[in-house]
Formats: sequence, structure tokens, C-alpha cells
Amino acid sequence: MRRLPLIVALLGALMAVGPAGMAAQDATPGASDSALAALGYPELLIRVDGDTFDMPETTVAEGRILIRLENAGEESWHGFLLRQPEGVTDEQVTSDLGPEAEAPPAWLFEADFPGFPGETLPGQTNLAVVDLTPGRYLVLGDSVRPFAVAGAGATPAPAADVDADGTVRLSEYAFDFPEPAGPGQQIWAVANDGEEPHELLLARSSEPVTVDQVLELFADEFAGEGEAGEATPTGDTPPAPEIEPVGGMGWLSPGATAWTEVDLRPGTYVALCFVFDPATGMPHVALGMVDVLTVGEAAATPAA
Ligand SMILES: [Cu+2]
Repeated sequence: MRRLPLIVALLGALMAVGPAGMAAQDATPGASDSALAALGYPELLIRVDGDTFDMPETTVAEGRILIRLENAGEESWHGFLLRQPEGVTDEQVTSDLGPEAEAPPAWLFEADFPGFPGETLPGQTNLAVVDLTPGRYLVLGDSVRPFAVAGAGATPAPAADVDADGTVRLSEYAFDFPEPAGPGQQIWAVANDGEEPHELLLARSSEPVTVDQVLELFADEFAGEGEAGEATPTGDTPPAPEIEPVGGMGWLSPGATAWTEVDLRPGTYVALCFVFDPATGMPHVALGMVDVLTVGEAAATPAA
């Protein structure tokens, strides 16, 4: 299978922050008690293991679906979903996203991004409810996997809004979280109010951090952009907080809304966006798209 070096490099940046002790979360939102799964949307199961996909369905009907991402591999998995733009051939996809590609192709940013389960640790499951229109879609991770969305033959009735516990708003280059953020399993709507695609990579921090501290963690990585795989932790700084991905929402088009389920414990969470800027190839996190969310015992105020 083809690999996506750029995306792998970005994931490498994250793993450099929290490489050790990928302890499992208390619960997996994909479990049978999921309120999001209980809404009963048709389900698309995607089981990933490194660069291998196991996807029983190759065609789904248009409309609102639940994507269930199971990570059966041994490394954290970070991918996204896009609708292949008209006029872009499979050959282009292969060459533009393959191992020889040095920069993301321009057409990538013209695609529709309906949302996708956020970064998923080994053994974990994450969910996203997204709206799909007919066409050919590509799941992008360490490799590319296409599937088709078939028209229903008649215009489907608009789906009723999912009853979310809170809404996260994405823009250039910021996150706006539900306030106050409380603990527990909850459905979040994620809405892109911006003019570029964005994502929500949510991670739990082992200790309280500030936005500046998070940016500092990534500074070396961005300084060495282009040779990200060679970055090494600096030796003379205090140990970095461990940051453990807990899901979120993959790339989401401007104006789009999708839903995910998160299971939060009291403590500090970090939000990051790794969508890259087409002009520079730099991920939005390097442009300051980082935020810190404090989850209280019952209800809390996000950190300034
Ligand atoms: Cu962004």
C-alpha cells in the first residue's frame, strides 16, 4: 500500500510529545453504551492496523452515517476522510499522495472533508457521525483506501440534528469549546466556522499545561520541518508532559458539522489541528491552532 510521508511525519511530531505509556482510557466511546451509536445511523466499520485497512463495506448509501474506527494495530492512528474531487483520477491520487509526493497536492484542499473519527490509540475505538453525498471517498492514513457513496435515487430527507451535549467551533486558527467542560461520556458537535479545513485532535495531558508550553513542545519539530523524523528531544529541559490522544474529529470542511463522542475525566486536555497550510505545508498547530481545555470535577471553566 502507498504511504503518505507527510501525514506520517505529522503524526511523528505528535508521538514525539507523548511517546511512552500509551495507557488505555477508562472507557472507549465505541463501546456498546455509546449514545452516538445508539442513534442508529447506518454504520461504516473501518478497522485499521498500521497501513492496512479492513473495511467490510466498499459502498455505502448517501446520507448520515456512523463511522466506527477500530485501531487493531500497535501504533496510534491518525487519518481523515475526503471526497475525491471531480476530475481527479485514481492515478493522480496514487501519484500525488504516494511515497514520491513531497507536498500535498492543490486538489487536496478543494476536496470535501465530511469529518472522521479523531486520532485513535491501539486497541481503542472512536466514532464520528458524518454526512456523505454521492461520490468516491478516500480514507487517508498511512495509506489510502477508497470507498463509494451511492445515491439513494431520490433526494434524501435532511437528517435531523444530532442532540449534542456541546459544540466545538473551529476557525482560523482557534478552537472554541463548550463551556464549562464537565467530565463523562458526551456527544460533541464539531462545527467548522472557518474558511479552511480544520480538525480537532484532542489529547489528555498528564499534567496542567499552558498553550505556550504546548507550542514549545512542538517548536523543535517545526524548526526541523522537512526532516521531522530526525528531531530529537532536547536534553536540558524538564520532562515534557505526556500527551495521550483521546479522539476528536478529523478534517472538516468550512461550513460543515459532524459529531463525535468523547469520554473525559477531570484534568487537562490539549486540542491541536494538523491540517496543513497549502502555501507553506505547515500544520495549523504551527500557526497557533492549539488550545488547552480544563475539565472540572463537575463543571469547570476552560483555561484562559
Ligand atoms: Cu486548522
